[in-house]
Order: sequence, then structure tokens, then C-alpha cells
Amino acid sequence: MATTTLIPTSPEALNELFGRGQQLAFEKGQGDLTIARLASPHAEATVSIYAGHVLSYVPTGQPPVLWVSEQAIYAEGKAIRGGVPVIWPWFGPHASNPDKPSHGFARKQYWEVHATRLITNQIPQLRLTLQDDALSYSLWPHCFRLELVITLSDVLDIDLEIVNTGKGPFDCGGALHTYFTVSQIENVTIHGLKCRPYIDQLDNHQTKYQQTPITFNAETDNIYFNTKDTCRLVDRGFGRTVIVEKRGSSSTVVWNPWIDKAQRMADFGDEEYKTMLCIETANAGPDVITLNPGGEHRLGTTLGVINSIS
Ligand code: TA6
Repeated sequence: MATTTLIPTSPEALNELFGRGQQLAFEKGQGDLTIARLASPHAEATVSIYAGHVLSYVPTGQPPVLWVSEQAIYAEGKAIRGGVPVIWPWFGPHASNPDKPSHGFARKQYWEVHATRLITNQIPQLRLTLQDDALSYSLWPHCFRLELVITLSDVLDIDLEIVNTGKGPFDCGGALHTYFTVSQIENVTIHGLKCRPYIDQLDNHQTKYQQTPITFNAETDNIYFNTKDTCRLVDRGFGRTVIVEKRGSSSTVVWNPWIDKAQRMADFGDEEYKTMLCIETANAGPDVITLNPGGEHRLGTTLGVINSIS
């Protein structure tokens, strides 16, 4: 007899099975999508089960760390504009087939709640999983299992665990494509990538070298490669520094669409480029991960805030 395992998706069923009191509960969010709300003594965060997508991270007493567009679309088959989209199994346009979705398919699929736990009695952890199916196989003919592990303490840890469950090796890229709220784009400087090589996506993909800390006065789309560096987003307007640590990542992508590109994106307000930027924990450009059958890789980032701009 065929049996089907009913996968709980309603907040009520998920709270019954996976709720963890005030520290981790499920509810309906925008677009009627089911979200998990995580709370620690130091911060709150929300995560959409659809797309395995961290939507918000707000340390107590701080402006939000993550940014989401007012024009974001919360619907199946769409990528949510903001937060931390999971970019996998390739970064950017598909290498050979422009009909395949840019930035892969993981950010447009329903993930499943796999487990929740309290690391201590006040630090919640949520584990979401995504596995190959007919759709993914039609786009990328490999078997895999992804597990996204989100842990909220006084910092936000996000780890994407990638497993090759197939019979042959595969190469993959990817990113935790993190969108940050800033006070004003003119007020911020990114430290940590000085003297690193990068591909300038806006200048014929030429390789250049970052000579100074990064500031913004135009569209910026740089893939820094061969870098394990921690970045510091210094925001003189908010009087804070956001620390962006990473692991299992050899690339960091820095992006701001500026005026023209912002106006071309339907899910991005024309003026919103002034209060956001992306620092993405990635494996992109020449940085590729090769996994043999049974092989595993963890791509992770840790976000934290300090009330200093020194
Ligand atoms: O991470 C930078 C980038 O590759 C930009 O080129 C821009 O396309 C951005 O990602 C957003 O891509 P999306 O497919 O989400 O619109």
C-alpha cells in the first residue's frame, strides 16, 4: 500500500510538532506564507518556510539589520526581494542556458521544517530542508539534500549544509545573498576586502583590485574572489558596525543597484537603493565547490552588531 507522509505546512500543525514556546513559533506572514518567528533575549528573526528565506533580523534596541523591499512579492515561484535569499546551485545566470533561472532554483521552492531545538533554554534553532525533485532534476540533473540551519543568539548564524546524495560528482556555486538595511548609502563604508581581487560585473567582467575600503556613489556589482575575510559594514548614520563573518565561502559579492537598475526592477522601489546594500557570502565566479557522492559542504555566515563605528 502506498503511503504518503503528510508534511505539515500550517502554522497550527507546525506549532504542534515543532513549536518551542516564545522562542520559536510559526505564524502566517505576508502573502499568506508560513513563517517561523525566532526570539532570543538579544534579538528577533523571522524566516519564510517557502524559499528557506530569512526575512528579518532585529537585535534588541537596534534598527533592522536585514532589508526587504516594500515592493517585495511573497508568492510561489517568485524570489523575495530582500532578507537572505538562498542562491543555489549556481550564482548569477546559468552558465550555458539563459532559460534557466538566474541564481538557481532553491530560493523559489517550498522547503520543509526538519527540526527545531533550543540550544540553551533561550537560543532557538530552526532546520529547514530541500531535496531534489522532478523540477530540480529538470533544471540540474543531480541528487542533493540541503539543510538550512538558523540559530539566533546575540548574533544570527545561517548555515547551508549541502550533501551530494547522488551517484556521481557535481560542481556547485551559490550564496547567502544578504540584503542589509543602511541609514543612507552615503553614510556607509565596507571594510575587510582591501587589496582583494574582484570581478567588476559592470565593466566587462574585468578583474580589478580593491585599493580602498568600499564606499558607494554608483551602481556596484563586484564579485570578490579567493577571500575568506570577515567584512565590517560601518554605518555612521546608525552609529553601528555590522560584522559579517563567513565560512565555507571563497567569494564575497558586494551589490547596490543604484538609480537606473532600481527603476528597472518591479519588486524594488525607485528610491530604495539609498537605504540598502548586499554583502553576500558566496562561492561565485572562479570559486566552485566540487562534491563527490556522499560529499558535504557548509556555506555559512554570522551577522552581529556592535554600537561603534571605530
Ligand atoms: O548579487 C548581485 C547580483 O548578481 C546582481 O547582478 C543582481 O542581479 C542581484 O544579484 C539580484 O539578482 P536577482 O536575480 O535577485 O534580481
